[in-house]
Amino acid sequence: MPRQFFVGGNFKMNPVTQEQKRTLVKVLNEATIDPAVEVVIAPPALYIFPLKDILRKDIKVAAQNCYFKLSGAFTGEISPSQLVDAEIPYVILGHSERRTLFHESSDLVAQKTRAALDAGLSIILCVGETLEEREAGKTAEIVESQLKPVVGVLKEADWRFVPAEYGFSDSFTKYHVPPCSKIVIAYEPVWAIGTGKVATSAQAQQAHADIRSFLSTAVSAAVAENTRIIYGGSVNAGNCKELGNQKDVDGFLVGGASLKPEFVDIINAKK
Ligand code: G2H
Repeated sequence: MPRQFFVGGNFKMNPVTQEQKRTLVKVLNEATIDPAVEVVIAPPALYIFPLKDILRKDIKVAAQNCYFKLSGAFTGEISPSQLVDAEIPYVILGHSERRTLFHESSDLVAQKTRAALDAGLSIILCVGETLEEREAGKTAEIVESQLKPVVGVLKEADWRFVPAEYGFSDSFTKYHVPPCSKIVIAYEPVWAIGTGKVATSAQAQQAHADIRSFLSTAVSAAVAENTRIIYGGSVNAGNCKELGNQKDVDGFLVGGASLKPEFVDIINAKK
């Protein structure tokens, strides 16, 4: 089964005003976008509802984060079940800004991933190495160390209803869909995020191939083959075509450029 190209727009803590928000939605609503691409935008939580109301229906909306508890005294947090109740299908988890600025560990990201899956959400799961780690030749090791806790908590889950061809038939099991359709992995080298310094297509391809190979060993060959692995970090209209043509690059998570009209060109990178 071919992997559907995926383009996400991570607005982060932008846009700042209602006017900027409306302009952004107008551009998307009036654009001709490739119907073969799954497009998801992640506005700040405050803007999810007003934006969803005016956004064309073939573009999905995501939250930028959620907690792992379903309800309770957790001031400032949003629960995965609240997102489901609000009909928000996706959540971004493990973004490097959350890992670095808000001290989220890979174990916490894994807990959140499990809670989000249990609630019925799809997840854009971000991983990536720092410049120091890349220069020390540790890219694959770091990315694997970020993915391992997620694989660990998912293996504890109940996979009984996942079709046998996904390789979970014996011991795992409760989700009715394979995990590869619910988790999109975003490889985002930290040194490329918001810096204008994009990974070369060869660097991106290698990191994505390494992730696929890790999934094959740690989960199953079918999950590795079917999981979408997207690239994030200074993607723009100028570099998206070459990146998007790499064998293991299944789309993008776009930050700065998702706030500009060029986001449409990135969505249409494969056209
Ligand atoms: C990486 C990316 C979006 P930008 O964080 O997730 O941001 O495209 O601005 O580097």
